[in-house]
Amino acid sequence: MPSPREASQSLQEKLNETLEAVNKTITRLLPETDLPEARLFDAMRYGTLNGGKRMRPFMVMQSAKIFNVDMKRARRAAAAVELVHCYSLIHDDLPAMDNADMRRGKPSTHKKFDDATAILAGDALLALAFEILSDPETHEDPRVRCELVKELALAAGGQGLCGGQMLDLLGEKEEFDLGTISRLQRMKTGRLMTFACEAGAILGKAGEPQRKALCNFAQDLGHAFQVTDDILDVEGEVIHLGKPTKKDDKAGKSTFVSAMGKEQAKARAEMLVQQAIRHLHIFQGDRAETLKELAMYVLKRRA
Ligand code: GRG
Repeated sequence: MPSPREASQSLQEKLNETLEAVNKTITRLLPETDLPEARLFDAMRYGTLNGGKRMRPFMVMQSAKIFNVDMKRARRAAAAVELVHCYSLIHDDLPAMDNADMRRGKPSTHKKFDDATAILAGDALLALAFEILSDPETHEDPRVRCELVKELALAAGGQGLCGGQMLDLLGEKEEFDLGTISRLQRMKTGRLMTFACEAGAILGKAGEPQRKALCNFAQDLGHAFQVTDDILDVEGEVIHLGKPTKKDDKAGKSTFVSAMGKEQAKARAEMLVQQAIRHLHIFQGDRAETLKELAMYVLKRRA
């Protein structure tokens, strides 16, 4: 059950609290060093502590709370997910991929450092995420740690982020139908969010129905998040997004907006958010209330 303090906090206050806690954990995991290779660690810190909403860590923390998981453990899993997310953004911005000069309102990591350092920083962040999950500090039960590692590997690899990114790059050269766009986005955006919610259930040794409900919630929410991302690319403001807009159109990418139009895309996002919330009805009382609030926030977000 949420504590009385949590119950009186707004979603924004809760998001800020997670943001600060995760930043502290990441800072501790990436201490400054005067080793000759310090530049690599500087780039890793830059690419992770340069802003961001910390939505995926919030999903880990909130799903873990449902099962009364120790918050120190949840913070470690939350940091691991964010490191993988940040690695993907650093690599996505490289000239060979999206070629983006700005990320989170600041020069992207390869612009601040250089391409080779950005590639290494991304690789090292991905490795660090698995190091964190496999450490007994994350959970004393090795089966729990193995499951976290396996599920994150699935989310990050060919069936998840990397596979989705491959489709995304191919989508610059060929027009995709709605089914392929949905699959691409499920892999590129949805899969890591699904892991974020599933991680809380794994840490809490939740039963299969609860775990499945959280996965289904995250899948629909991830889908809605991507639809709103496509809408923001068309009508968002650079000042809020921290990156240029109308990039998808310029790159000739097939998006939900290009495939179905802005109004239908908005209706689809709303439908997906309602569907996501329905999956949480399995949790009694207000146990999943904050996750429901998060789902509504995705519809209203400006960044
Ligand atoms: C390079 C393996 C590899 C994958 C890259 C995540 C990704 C795949 C590319 C990012 C490009 C992009 C705009 C994806 C759409 C949705 C998305 C993941 C947006 C960024 O996530 P936010 O809004 O970012 O949560 P912050 O900065 O708040 O963390």
